[in-house]
Amino acid sequence: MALTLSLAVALLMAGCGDDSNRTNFPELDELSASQPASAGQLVISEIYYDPNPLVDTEGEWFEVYIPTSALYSLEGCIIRDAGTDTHTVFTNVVVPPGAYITLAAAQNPGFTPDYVHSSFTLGNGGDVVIVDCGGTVIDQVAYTFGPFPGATQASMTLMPGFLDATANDTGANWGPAASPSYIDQFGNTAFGTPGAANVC
Ligand SMILES: [Ca+2]
Ligand SMILES: [Ca+2]
Ligand SMILES: [Ca+2]
Repeated sequence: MALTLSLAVALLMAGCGDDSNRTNFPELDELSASQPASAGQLVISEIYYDPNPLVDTEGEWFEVYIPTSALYSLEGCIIRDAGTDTHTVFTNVVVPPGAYITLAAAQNPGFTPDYVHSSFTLGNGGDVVIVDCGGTVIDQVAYTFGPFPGATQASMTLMPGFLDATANDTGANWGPAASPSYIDQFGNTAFGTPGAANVC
């Protein structure tokens, strides 16, 4: 496993804002790993809550990041929002250290997500993204327009330097993604860095 981890870390050592370091490592999902168990072991790093003109189930996604040297699986973890939306991750989604992993509402929102969820959509004016593993909230971001940036056809992006489960609770540490962009499955330009380091 050490060799595999070293490989994964090496593959992830691309520069800030370099879209070439997009992470999608389905082979890692063959590995055995445990769920994160404590708050902060996973960080919600990017949230694409308003994919207009796409509907939420066509274009929404969010990204998580592992800030330590640990390897985790999200299988069995629950993602939920401020309302009644809840989804239990049902495959062995392995998150290697330093990786940015995308969980999306559609199979092809313009890139290949690491995991496709259902029964989970996010409010555009405010909502909460919660990742709960084994009854422990590993990270959550409660955003409201105002302290947190409005972002349409652009992700809400946690600024580099604030990749921390506490720092991401502060709206001023987020900004609307301005570049780079990708093309969604209907040909619209969308801004964000799904599966890659957030831009400085
Ligand atoms: Ca939405
Ligand atoms: Ca948080
Ligand atoms: Ca990103």
